[in-house]
Amino acid sequence: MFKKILIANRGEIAVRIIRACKELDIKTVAVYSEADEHSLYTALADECYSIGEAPASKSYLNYEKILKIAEKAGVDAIHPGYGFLSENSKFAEECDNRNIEFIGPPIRAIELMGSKINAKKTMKKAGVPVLPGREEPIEDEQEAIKIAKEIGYPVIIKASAGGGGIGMSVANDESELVDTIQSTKSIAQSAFGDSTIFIEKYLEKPRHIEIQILADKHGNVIHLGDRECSIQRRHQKVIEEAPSPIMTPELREKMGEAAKIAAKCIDYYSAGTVEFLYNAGEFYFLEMNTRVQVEHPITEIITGVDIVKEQIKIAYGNKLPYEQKDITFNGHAIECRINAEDSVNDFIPSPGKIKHYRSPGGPGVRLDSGVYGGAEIPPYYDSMVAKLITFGKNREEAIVRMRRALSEYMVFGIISNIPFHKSVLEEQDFLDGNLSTHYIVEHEKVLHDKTLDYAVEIAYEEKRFIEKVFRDDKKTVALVGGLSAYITTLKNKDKKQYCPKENE
Ligand code: MV4
Repeated sequence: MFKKILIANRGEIAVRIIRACKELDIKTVAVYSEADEHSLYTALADECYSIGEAPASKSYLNYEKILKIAEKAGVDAIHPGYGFLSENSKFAEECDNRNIEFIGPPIRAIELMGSKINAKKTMKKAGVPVLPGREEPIEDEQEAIKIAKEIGYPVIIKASAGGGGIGMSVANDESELVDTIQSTKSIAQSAFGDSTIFIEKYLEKPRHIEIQILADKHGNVIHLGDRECSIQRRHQKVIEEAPSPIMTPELREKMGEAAKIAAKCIDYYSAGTVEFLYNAGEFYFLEMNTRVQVEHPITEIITGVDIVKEQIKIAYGNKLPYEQKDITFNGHAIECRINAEDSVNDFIPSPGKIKHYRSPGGPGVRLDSGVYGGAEIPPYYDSMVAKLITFGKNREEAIVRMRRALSEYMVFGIISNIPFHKSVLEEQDFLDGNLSTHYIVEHEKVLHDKTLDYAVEIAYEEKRFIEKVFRDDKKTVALVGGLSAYITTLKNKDKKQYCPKENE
């Protein structure tokens, strides 16, 4: 096995990778920016190296520097986590040049899946269902008008280099199409330096369902079932669950087989996710993520497979220790992404110091966190600070446990989205499993109002907590004063006047 691995990431995923390494008896090397010196992951790693200033472009994206440290520390491999360098084929290549194993898929697979149009073309050829459209770049408008007539409106124009929802636009009829083509093309050029666009049928209210796969370097591919990821806001997932509330053994078999074909047709290895849009009993390939994902724990829970450990073993060259028939699906798991953000104030980030912290626990609770009481959440990176995962024998039990765990969880000193999660966890369409990618927008008003109520409740709780537990602390008076003022602002927010902004 590898002796030493460098983790080219930060926060909770760095902690997650360190945990996997410890269980595999592998030494860990953390790299940190100026903002992360006193982070949880730097405390848990065996060695730590500073890589520069706080902005990601000067630290976590600076791969020359990271590679220099990798060589100096004498690591055998680098785990990129998610985000940052994880889907950067140039970085994977540079690792290769230095004889350092990139813990991820083949360079060719990263490149191919980075181009949405090539990914779709490859998948269609292999027999994976794709949305009606044309797997060639749009060259002239007349051609696009003709295709749109064939597949029917609405259609969507997408940038081939796109991602995260940037560079895509819907046309509802022919009069909108020409403008849509031109604007998407120019956005694609300015955002990605690649104006390649393509057209396909637009699904109005799909679900986002994805399949986790694992593949080794010996041609073995298995799938680990599905995740429902429809609850998202501006292309950031907020709550995920496994399995999807609509899943049946038959559908899982079909989607799982399609995902395995997707992996095989590009000679994939490592962990990966095949994303599908699901609508009215049918599913269509959307994208493939060539990295470990934020929401991997819910799959780990219902399958019992440690995805990060398997990813490391695969990179080393081990054969998969499972065949498809060994994988069974037990119970239900839900993940709430805990973000440092103000859910009643347009979800603006709320970095700062966590003054008091109490983590949830007990039956059916897993907390993958990058923070601790006293930790400083820097403003430079993603606002996600932890993932609260609960599981039970069925969806109902997982939900009850999530509500209970959210009520135990205190992240005081900053504003978190815990009140938002509490409001979703009691909303009827959520409880009925009645979800689509439009869920949050469609329930904006009711969620906002309930979130506001929970925010007030939590602020009172924090105030009582400080008064009781820290009554001898000199800072208590100031803290309580600040909280009282905050409660007043929350209460002054007139729910009736809440006016949702145009969304996208
Ligand atoms: C779509 C779609 C509906 N129809 N394509 C959003 C991210 C980008 N990677 C692809 N996306 C979508 N493509 C067709 N033909 C709806 C979305 C979409 C979406 C997809 C998954 C999860 C959340 C989403 C939110 C808005 C739109």
